[in-house]
Amino acid sequence: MSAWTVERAAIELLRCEDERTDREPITDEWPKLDVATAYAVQDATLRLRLERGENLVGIKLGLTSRAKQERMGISSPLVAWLTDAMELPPGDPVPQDRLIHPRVEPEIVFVMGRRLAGPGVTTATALAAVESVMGGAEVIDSRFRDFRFRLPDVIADNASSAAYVTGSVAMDPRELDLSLEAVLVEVDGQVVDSATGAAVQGHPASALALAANELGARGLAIEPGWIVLTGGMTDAVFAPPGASIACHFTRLGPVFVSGGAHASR
Ligand code: OOG
Ligand code: MG
Repeated sequence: MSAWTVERAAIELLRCEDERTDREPITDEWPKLDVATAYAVQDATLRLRLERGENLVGIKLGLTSRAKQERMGISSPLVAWLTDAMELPPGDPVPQDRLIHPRVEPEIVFVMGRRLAGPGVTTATALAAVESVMGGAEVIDSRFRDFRFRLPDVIADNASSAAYVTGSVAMDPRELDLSLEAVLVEVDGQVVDSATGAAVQGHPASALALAANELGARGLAIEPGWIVLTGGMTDAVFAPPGASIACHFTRLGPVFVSGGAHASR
């Protein structure tokens, strides 16, 4: 097999996504894949998505809460791209027919009002650039078998992104204390987990600042109108066909995600 390159890794990860097949971590075969090269792979996957007609709509953060970091065994947050192909209209089920092993996690979502460019972005300047905040749920679907990966793998894989849904309540972030905004995660009517916004880097706007500084180091900025998913507040829950998942936020309201119907035999 030929040697791994940025381009080859990007094509391989999009192939896994399109063909709905998982694989072993790329670092098993390419142990020298480092974080900077992994972001180059991620950027190459974005270019391929744009070439096939998707539009960039924002960014997501991953591994910003201790619950997520402990589950995945990685203590470093990361940033990835969101395109319009990942938008899940409210009420639509998890698109099982195109996903490998979807999981759902509750997230606080920002819509940007002003441009935010690192370095030097603080929590306060980040919050001041936000236009509105919503509750949300992300559907993640790692292209790596059993969600087993190292940091460079998951960066290259666009942070396991698959789909996201936002709630119907949009608030001015200055009207509520996001560190105290709680979420209850229910699966089939049973509460399985809970957290507050403080789980996300102390405050979701700190995660936003982190993203602005991370992108700034790569010469990029967060643009007005962009959506920013600030990272799972709790561990993710499985979302098989037949599951009903609800994320109830204190003031941002509920976000419902259905696993969809069982496949007929
Ligand atoms: C990596 C993606 C993490 C989050 O919100 O922490 C993420 C994974 O858990 O597969 O989206
Ligand atoms: Mg997430």
